[in-house]
Amino acid sequence: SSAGAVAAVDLGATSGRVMHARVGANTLELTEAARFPNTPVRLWEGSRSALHWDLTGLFSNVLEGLRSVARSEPQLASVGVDAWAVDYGLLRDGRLLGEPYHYRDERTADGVALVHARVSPAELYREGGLQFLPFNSLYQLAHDQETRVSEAADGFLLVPDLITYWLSGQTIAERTNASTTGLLTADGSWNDALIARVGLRRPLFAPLVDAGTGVGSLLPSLDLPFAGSGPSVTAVGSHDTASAVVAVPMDASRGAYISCGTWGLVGVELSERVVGEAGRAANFTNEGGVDGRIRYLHNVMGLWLLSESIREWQRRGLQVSLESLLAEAAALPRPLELFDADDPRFLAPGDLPSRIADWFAERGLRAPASPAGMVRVILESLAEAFAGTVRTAAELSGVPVETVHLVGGGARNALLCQATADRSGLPVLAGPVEATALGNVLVQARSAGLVSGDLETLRALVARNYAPVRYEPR
Ligand code: LFR
Repeated sequence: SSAGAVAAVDLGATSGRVMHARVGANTLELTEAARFPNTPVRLWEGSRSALHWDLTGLFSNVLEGLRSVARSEPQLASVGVDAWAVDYGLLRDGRLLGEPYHYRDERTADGVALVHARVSPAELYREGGLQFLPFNSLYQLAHDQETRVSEAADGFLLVPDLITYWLSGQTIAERTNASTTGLLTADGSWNDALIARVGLRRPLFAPLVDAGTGVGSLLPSLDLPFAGSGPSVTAVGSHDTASAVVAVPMDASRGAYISCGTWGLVGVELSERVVGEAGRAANFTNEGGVDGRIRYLHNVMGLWLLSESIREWQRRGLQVSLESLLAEAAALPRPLELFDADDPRFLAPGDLPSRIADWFAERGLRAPASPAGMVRVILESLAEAFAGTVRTAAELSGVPVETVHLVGGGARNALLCQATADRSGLPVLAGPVEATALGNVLVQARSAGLVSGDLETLRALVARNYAPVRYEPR
């Protein structure tokens, strides 16, 4: 067959990876070239320490990964980049002005107040269709404008677009991720009127392109050892969640998905936005999907609750590992009391076990004493939030959900998958773990002519090559 090779750069909030894949009409084989932690960094800013991403360090790891790809696939056809949403770099004359802020930095409360004084939350929802998250790009941008952080900037690039720019020299705004700024219209253009009302400068924003668009070629100065002129750079569903949803092996007319990594993104795929007040009250978002689909979903806190708790226990000097904690947690009885995994108090970095204990204490309840007990209550509380959110997604959208697909790193977690099946009363089909990278490579492969068809065809290819693990509700 005419299988060819493409590569995905996939940056999550917890770790990044570079993968390459052989893709053809019946072929989908993913190989990992590099995996590296994504470690945010605190930088002193005169009066406080602010949480930033180490984009420069990440880019250096990306190049290392691509160098390794070049050794195994010198004829690579294309490379594409996805990453977490909402965060961005500001540029002046093509130069990055500073390491991007982390969406978990607490700076944006002022930005929220600023924006809401100018445009009501109800109107923002009708326009941008987004759930309220205090770090949506428009709030961050309003804050940057107010504090003059963006004064010198003449360009704005979301994180994956920034990596694409450093790879290709081309500035674009890929639509799925641009939808997470809150500054797109329902038909996917920059919302000029809203941008002006929020007090932002329209020239900051780059031309919008759809996933699948060719962007350029790799800059020769990167000196990557590919054959000939090297791979092209292709825009993919550059919001990691958009790429993940591409590779969910679901029937979207009857299935819900949970893309479970740092976050748990829980929802359904629609062909039209749903922007009624009920959806706003339930804080459901309408994010742009690949091929013009709508990702109608809600952000549940996700595996962050687990990873940030483990970080705290290790900081306290406890010898704990994820594997042993999960094994111990599975042997414990089901906890009777759960906490609200959606509570915004769990957003910021820092001692999470204490915040969970506080949540229980405020209700006269006791949190589990041991780390394993805490892990169990975290997973059960997450599963309960997943189940409730699946129900709400079905009610609000009208999709008669019969199956729940759980993809991403969380699909490895049998305890979480089984608890989600039990608590939703629906079968959970777990996998693929690397849905995001698969969605990334599939969109490129389609543009390169290695596969053809709509998302249903691409999902069928995923299903044939990555049989999900089935968890029946008990
Ligand atoms: C997942 C994700 C979510 C987004 C959050 C912040 O990695 O992209 O979809 O809400 O990170 O960007």
